Amino acid sequence: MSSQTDTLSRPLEDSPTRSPWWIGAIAGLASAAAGLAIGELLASIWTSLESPVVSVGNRVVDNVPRWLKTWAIETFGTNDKAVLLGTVALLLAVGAAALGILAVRRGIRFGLIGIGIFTAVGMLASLGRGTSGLLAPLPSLVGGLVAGGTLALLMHRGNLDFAGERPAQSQLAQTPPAQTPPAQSMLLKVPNRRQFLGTAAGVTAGAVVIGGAARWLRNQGAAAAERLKVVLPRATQPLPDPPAAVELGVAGAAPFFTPTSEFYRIDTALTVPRVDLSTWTLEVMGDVSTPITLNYEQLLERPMVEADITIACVSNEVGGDLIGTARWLGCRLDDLLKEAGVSATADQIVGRSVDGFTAGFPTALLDGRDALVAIAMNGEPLPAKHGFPARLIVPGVYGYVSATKWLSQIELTTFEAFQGYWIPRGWSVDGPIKTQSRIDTPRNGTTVQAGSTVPIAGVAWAPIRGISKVEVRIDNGPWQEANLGQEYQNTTWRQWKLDWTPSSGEHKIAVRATDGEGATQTDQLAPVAPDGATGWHTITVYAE
Ligand SMILES: Nc1nc2c(c(=O)[nH]1)N[C@H]1C(S)=C(S)[C@@H](COP(=O)(O)O)O[C@H]1N2
Ligand SMILES: [Mo]
Repeated sequence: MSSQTDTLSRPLEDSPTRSPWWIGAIAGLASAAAGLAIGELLASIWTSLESPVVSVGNRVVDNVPRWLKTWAIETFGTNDKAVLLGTVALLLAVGAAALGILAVRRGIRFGLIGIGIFTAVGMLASLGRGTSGLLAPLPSLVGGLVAGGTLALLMHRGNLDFAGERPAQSQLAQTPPAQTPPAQSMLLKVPNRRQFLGTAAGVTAGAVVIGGAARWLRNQGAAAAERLKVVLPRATQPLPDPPAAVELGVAGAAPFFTPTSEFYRIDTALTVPRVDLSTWTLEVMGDVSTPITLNYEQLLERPMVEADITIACVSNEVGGDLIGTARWLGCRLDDLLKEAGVSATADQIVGRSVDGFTAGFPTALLDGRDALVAIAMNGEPLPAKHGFPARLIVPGVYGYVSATKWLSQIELTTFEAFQGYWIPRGWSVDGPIKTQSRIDTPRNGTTVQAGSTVPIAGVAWAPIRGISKVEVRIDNGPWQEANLGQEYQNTTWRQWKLDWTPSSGEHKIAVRATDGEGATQTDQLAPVAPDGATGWHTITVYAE
């Protein structure tokens, strides 16, 4: 009798029937894992759908202020995507654990309402981005339902459903069965921790397997296999190899063609879009007289041209490596647009990707230069991260206004009517690539041998204008003209080299290029935003 009084007089918090916080946290985490795994599964079956975490992450990417984005890129480099996804997942886990605790302590309806809110956020985040349309919220919706169902199941299995709702009765449950009237004991439930933990472990293991397999499938799966099966068409007039002398062969300097595996990658896509070739089309629409829709096969049947083009990112710092040269294969954009019949009012060509990214450039850029709907780089179908199955490549302008990867639409419009993705985010409407040069070797801060011949070498670029001269200045000496790789095409960079015999001590080396129109690269420092960095790449080396 005294023990029963004891139990009844205990504050609610100490009641043994009140589940400890970690039971709630486990319930929440296991439910979230189940929901997310189903979201991943759906996103792997329909490759145009995004998983809930990725949908939310993408929204963040689209809406972060420029300073925060710059900070993230400076701090995490190309790992910024992994860091963002990890942060979203962590916040989700904390939220899920909190909801589980609420559900177990205060009643399942609190947990379900919370899951409903998370689900709504995921669904909203997925809307209006990319080509998946009304199906986009599906992974979040189904994931939310599964998470809610899992929470109910776990609480049921653990006999936790009543917790918090009938505290008086749950405390009665602690009285030994003998003292409880039989009719009442049928109603009472005693928390069953073992059954709860067993179910939670099973659900979590299932979620990890299903979610992991789905992720893997999405990354390695069908689309990648389709890419391997592609037989590339030949160019109508195959482009001969560039003259051997474009290559100066200095160890440590960038090769003329950037190996595809080392080609820089920049985009807003948190996960590389996987395009299903059987449903993919490229549409040419907007201000045209004859809209065109091509499937992949039809695109490959068009006359193909090859072009060697250097592309660069506006975010490339002076001396940076967000630039590369490839041999691209594709159909000419001007031909395609001639067929579509561009109306006289259109002044902008907008590329739109399957994930909703857009980039626009002036129709006036199609002045005969080799602007391509590219399907291959360096002799291979475009790798997934470089835009498979098709992308735009326009010589002379930065990627953010032109080089749309995972291309699904080419829209003819006006600059007044439409702004590409980066423009409202503070970047310039026009993005001509600025004249730049870079020292690749020796590397900044390294030590070279005094008295020996040290090649100073690198690349210089001013696509479309071409490079006519590169000069190097050592310490405060005169500008010395460097040797240039053989003149080839104005769409590519040029290698340069200057032999140097250093005296011992510290040296500063600067480089500057002059473009094909005679304009010398400015020494004025400008940051990358809004339209590209300027200044001379300058390094310090030591000789001993
Ligand atoms: N769909 C899509 N295409 C995109 C981007 C993007 O974010 N999404 N980024 C552009 C930018 S800013 C650059 S510099 C180039 C980089 O192309 P790469 O990753 O193949 O080097 O792609 C462009 N095309
Ligand atoms: Mo870029």
